[in-house]
Parts: sequence; structure tokens; C-alpha cells
Amino acid sequence: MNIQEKLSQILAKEIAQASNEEIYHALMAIVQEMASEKERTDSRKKLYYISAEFLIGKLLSNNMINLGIYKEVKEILEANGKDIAQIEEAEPEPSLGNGGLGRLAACFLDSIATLGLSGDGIGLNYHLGLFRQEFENRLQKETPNPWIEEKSWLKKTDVTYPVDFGGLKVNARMYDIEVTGYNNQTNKLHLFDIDSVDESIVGDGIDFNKEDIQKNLTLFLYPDDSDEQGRLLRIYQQYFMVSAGAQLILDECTAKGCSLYDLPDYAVIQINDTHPTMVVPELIRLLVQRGMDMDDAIDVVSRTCAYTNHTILAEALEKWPVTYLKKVVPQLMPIIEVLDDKVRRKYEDESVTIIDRNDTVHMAHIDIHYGFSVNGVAALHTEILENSELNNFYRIYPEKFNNKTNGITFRRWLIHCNPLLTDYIDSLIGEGYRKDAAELEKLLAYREDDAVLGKLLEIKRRNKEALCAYLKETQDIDISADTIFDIQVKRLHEYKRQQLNALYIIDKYLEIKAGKIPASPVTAIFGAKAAPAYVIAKDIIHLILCLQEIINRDPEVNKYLKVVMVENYNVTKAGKLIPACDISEQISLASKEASGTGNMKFMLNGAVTLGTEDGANVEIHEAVGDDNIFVFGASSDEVIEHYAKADYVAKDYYENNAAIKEAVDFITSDKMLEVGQRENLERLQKELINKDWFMTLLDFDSYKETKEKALAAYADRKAWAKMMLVNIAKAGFFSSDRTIEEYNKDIWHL
Ligand code: 26Q
Repeated sequence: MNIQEKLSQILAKEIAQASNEEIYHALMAIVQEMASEKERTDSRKKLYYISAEFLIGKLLSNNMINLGIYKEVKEILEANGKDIAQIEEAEPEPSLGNGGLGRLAACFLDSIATLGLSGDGIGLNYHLGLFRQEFENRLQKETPNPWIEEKSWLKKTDVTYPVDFGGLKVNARMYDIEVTGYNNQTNKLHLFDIDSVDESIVGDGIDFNKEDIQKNLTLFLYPDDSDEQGRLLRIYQQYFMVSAGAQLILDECTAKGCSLYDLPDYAVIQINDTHPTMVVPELIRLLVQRGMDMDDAIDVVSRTCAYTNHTILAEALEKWPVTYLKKVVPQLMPIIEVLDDKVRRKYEDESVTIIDRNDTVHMAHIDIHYGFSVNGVAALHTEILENSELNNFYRIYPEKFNNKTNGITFRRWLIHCNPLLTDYIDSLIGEGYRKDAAELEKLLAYREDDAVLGKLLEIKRRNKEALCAYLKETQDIDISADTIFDIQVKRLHEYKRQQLNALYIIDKYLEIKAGKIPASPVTAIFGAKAAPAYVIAKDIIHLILCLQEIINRDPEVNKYLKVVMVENYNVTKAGKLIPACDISEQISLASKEASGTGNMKFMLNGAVTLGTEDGANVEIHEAVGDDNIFVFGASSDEVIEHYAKADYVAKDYYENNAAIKEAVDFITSDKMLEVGQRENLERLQKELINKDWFMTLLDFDSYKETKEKALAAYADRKAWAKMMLVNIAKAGFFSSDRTIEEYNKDIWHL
């Protein structure tokens, strides 16, 4: 295709005369045409990756990279006085995910297509996404995040399926987004929707009538589930997704001539956490409806479904009261009862039943008994599942358990977000690493090469300058590329311990005020959305925004320390922050972060990790060795023991450690109350002193000590550059291509 000609033809005017938006739409049309011409391997067996979240991010540039036209388009635009970065601005970002689990699903789709595997995604078409975060009076405010425009990546199809909610019958319509692999085939992301959805029912913020299912079903991802209506709506959404998905899967298989008894030879369904678990009883129901015996149907489905666990937090494991399921999906309850009955006949252990004595349905238990594979997402996580969290199941089904350490797609998280580093790596070791990430290790040959080390520092510097300009433009914040960029971006959750980072910042602030001047100036950057109903998480955002206000305007302090909370952190912003990072904060309480994937993105872009021995940090540590990472804090074994013995007392740390006491007291100091809300700050302080369920204070001393070491190490620029180089070189293992190859080899067998 002659792109220049095609572009002018679609625009029907000179490129130079077209608006950014017109060019965006014209490029979208070109990409869609090219993508639809790509071949799809129609192998007999196909993977269905079913997930309530696909955090795909903006698609234009990524698709152009994968189709191999990015550079050419960039040059054509430049020759006509247009900047591709500005064209990207015209594209809205879909927020179809919360965080890690949703972004993982998006990376996986990229890798599945890149490896030429036959596999599609199945999810929901949330019109207003998760929410857009705004800061008002230093508090998080949620507003809708509409992203579907008249011209969009979504293609409406004629495919519809009836979905029955005990009494209320609706129609699911399928929309498709093409997933272009890197120099390879195109797969599809199928997003189901309901024609009657009505965005106008949204009132103040993200409030809407939770009971009007016809109008609200696909408005938002995970509406606030602090009330019963919210929880019910979540079940409506989940069933809508899996019922339509199951019908699609059966349709596609029968079209290929599959007898339903041979379903496992034609389809494998990867269940992304428990959110799509109802696909198990729904498929059984559909097979029985089509004439299969119940026992056969259970057997067929059990050989088709595989489950991925993403969390060990008890509160995130989905459990639904039987009364809820009876209301929303009455046709599934008899099947769930049969499934429970079979388990009870076989095993005496009450802890592995599906319906417990309180009439609550444990979704994960359905997946484990009636799926053929259970995987964790990092080595430590899988080990904890096997040995503690799911040990009762592991003892029954040791053969089902396996580990698949997460990964990230290098197309988005290096080639697109960091073109300077990408070009430089190309010039050193060629482009082979783009398809075989292990080749990045060739960089190790340059470990002692001063010119290479100097160039890595220069690239980092330029990325930091670009971030400075971006933050100035978007939030009117002044920061300097001469400071160390210390970044913590991820969902806000107490176990991730943004509050530990904040306490360190308070401690540093108080030291500077007391005359102790730090050797190297630091800019502490945060980005995080908090769930709308998660009160303490929102208080932590308030704390950080208050610190930003106090510290940045204090001339005694702001020469050495600044704080930035990036508004509405999303995939696009991650792409700007990650290449500019020096120190990657991965400071979760050991044993609580299943894997983390941000840790991998930072490493790949030459940041050095400051982290606990948690999730995939453990494997990053192993890959780079002790000299190229800063590790601190209690081990997961120690933490698990504290929980078992219930012997962690936050107040002891508060009372016996002067630095902790001063920092925690500062939260409600007069200085803070000048800019902050008493209610929020007092609540947070009380929580830290009297509960601190995620043991922030436990690790304060070792965090501070190790962070000081990292900051000091930064001063030796050459030694630091060597650490950067080793981190980049060792990142190959964390490519999602490797992860997907493992899924295929051990679970999918496509
Ligand atoms: C559950 C019940 C009710 C309402 C909401 C939920 C819910 C929603 C989203 C529970 C969990 C999630 C998301 C979890 C998630 O993103 N987990 C992350 O998954 C990543 C990919 O495996 C890991 O790297 C992270 O460690 C893990 O936190």
C-alpha cells in the first residue's frame, strides 16, 4: 500500500491542511484495512481468553508498529509539518481495566497474535470505562471516562445472543477490536454490549440507578460494590459476559464441525481470575440444553477450562451469597448445587466445598474443582498458593497447579514508549530481540564500555526532560531533570504501601527542615487511582496531595525534594513515566503482591528496583543479582508468620521509634491541616497506629536505610549506568512472549 497516497485520498485534502483528528481517523482506517487483510490461522483448537478487563490503552501507534508502518507514517507526517505525538493525543484512551490484571490481558493478546497462535479475547464493552480521576481540593473525584467515538476501533457486528436473567431477557451484541500481532497475524477482542445502554442516566460524578439493568449493564467497569445493588450489578455483568461468550464458543466450534463431546479438542478457555467463573456452570447448562448428559457435560467443561489466580488477598476472592445468584441467575443455581454435591460426596474437608455453611458460593472453588489447570502469576505467588492459601486444594490436585510468571509486551513497553532506547539497542545488537527477547543479553558485552554507558545516561536524561515538559503542560508542575526520579505508579491499595513511601517523604522533609541537607535532590512521583468506595486508599491520595502542596512551595525544601501526584494515571501516562524513571518503587508487603508487572516495565527501561522480596521482584532479583537491585524488608515467611501469630503491633513501632512517631504525628500537624481535611488525615493516622493491617511500620527502618543506599549509589554515574544496562539486558525473561509460550506448552496445546 502506498501510504502517502492512501492518506491523501482518505483525507481528500493535503496532509498539511488536515487537523490532527482527521489524520488520526484516516490512519485508523488504513490500519483497519491492513489488519483485516492479515491472515488468521484457523487451527482446529482455539484459545478463548475470557476476562472482565482488557486494559488495551490507545491503539493507533501500537497497531502501526505491529503492522510495520510506524516509521514510514512518522516520516510522512513530519515531511508535512505534523508531529505523530500530537496525532496520538487525538485518540481517547479506553479505560477497560483497573490495573495489573487488565493490562496483563492486553499484553497477552499482543503476544498471542505475535506468536501466530489462534486465540481471541472475550470481555465487555464498558462505555464509560472505570472512571476518570480528577483532583479537587486535594481529594480524588471520579467522573465518567467516555471513549467510544463515532469513528472508533470498535466494529459493530451482526452477532447477537440472548441472555436470560431469571425473568429479564436481554440481547448481547458483539463488537470486535482487531488485535494486530507484531509482523504476524491479526486476532480479535470480542466485547459484548447491550443496545439499550443509556449514558444519560449518569448523574453527579459516576452516580446512576443501579437497578435499571437494561440501561446500566455496560456503562461502567466494576461499579461501586459497597452496596447490595452494586454487587448484584456485578453479577449481572459477569453472567452477561460469560453467557454470550459461551454461546460464541459453542457456535464457533460447531461451525468447525466439532461434536460437542470433543469440545476440549477445539477450545480452551482461560479464566482470568474468578470474574468469569460462571462460564463453567453456564457451559454445562448449554451442553445439557443441547442434549448432553449432566455428567458428560461436567466432564467436557472440566477438560476445557483453566483458571488463573491473581491474588492472595482474602478480601479479593469472590464469594457470592446464594440469594444473589438465585435472583440474577436462577438457572445456574441447580447446576452449582450439583457441582457442590459432587465435591461433598468426594471430600470431607468443609474448606473445599463450593457452597459453604453460610450459603455463600466460592467462585475460585468452582474453577479449581472443575478446571484442569490452576496457575499463579509468579514463582513466589504459586508457591504461596500451593503451600498455604490453596493448600487444601493442592493436596487434592497437585497435578493441576502450575506457575506462569507474568510478562509484558516489549512492543508497547519499549519500542513504542521509549524510541530513543529502542533505536540505540537496535544499533548495538540488531533487532532480533524484538521477537526473541532473550537476545537482550547481548547488551552485557557492553558492560565496561564507557561510550555505551554514557549514551544510556544521556537517553535517560532526555526521557526525563520530556516528562518534565509533559508535567508542566498537563499539571503546571515544575520539576527538574537534574533530580533523581523516584516513581511509584500502580493502583492505590494499602498492601502496595504508597503510605510507606509517603512516610519516608515526611521523614525527609522533617530532616531538611531540621537542617540535614540531602546529598542528592529527589523528585518523588506517584500515580494511582483508588476504588471509589475504598476510604483509606482515598485518604492516602489526600495525604500525598497535601505533601505535594506543602513541600513544593517551601523554598527551604523544594531545592532538595519535590512530590508529584500524576492525575488520572493510565496506560498513556505510564508510557511517559516509565522511560523517565531512575528508581522503581516496588514496596508491597512481602507475600501480598501476586506478581506485579510495572516492576518489569521499569526494569526494561533502565530503572533500578527498590523493592521487597515479593511477587516477581524475587525473580527480577535473581536475574540481575544482588548488585543491581535494592532489596529491603521482612520476607514473605516472616510476614506470614506475623499474621499466623497475630503478633504485629503497629503501636509498638509508633511508640518505640522516634522517626516513625514524628512522621506519623506530622500527618495531623497544624502544617498539614492548613492544606488538608482533618477527617481524612485523622482517620489515616489512626489506621496506621491502631491497625496497619499491611505492616507499613514494620519495614520503615529497612526501607529508609535501603533507599538512602540507592540514592547514594546514583551519584556514581558510571556505576549506576552499569546497573541500568544489566537491568535492561536481563529483562528478556519478562517478555509476555515467553509467558505465552509457556501457557501454550503447558496448558493450551494449540
Ligand atoms: C473482586 C470482587 C469484587 C469487586 C472487584 C474485585 C476485583 C477486581 C479487580 C478483584 C481484583 C481485581 C484486580 C486484580 C489485579 O489486578 N491483580 C493484579 O494482577 C496482576 C497480573 O497478574 C499482578 O501482577 C498483580 O500483582 C495483581 O495485584
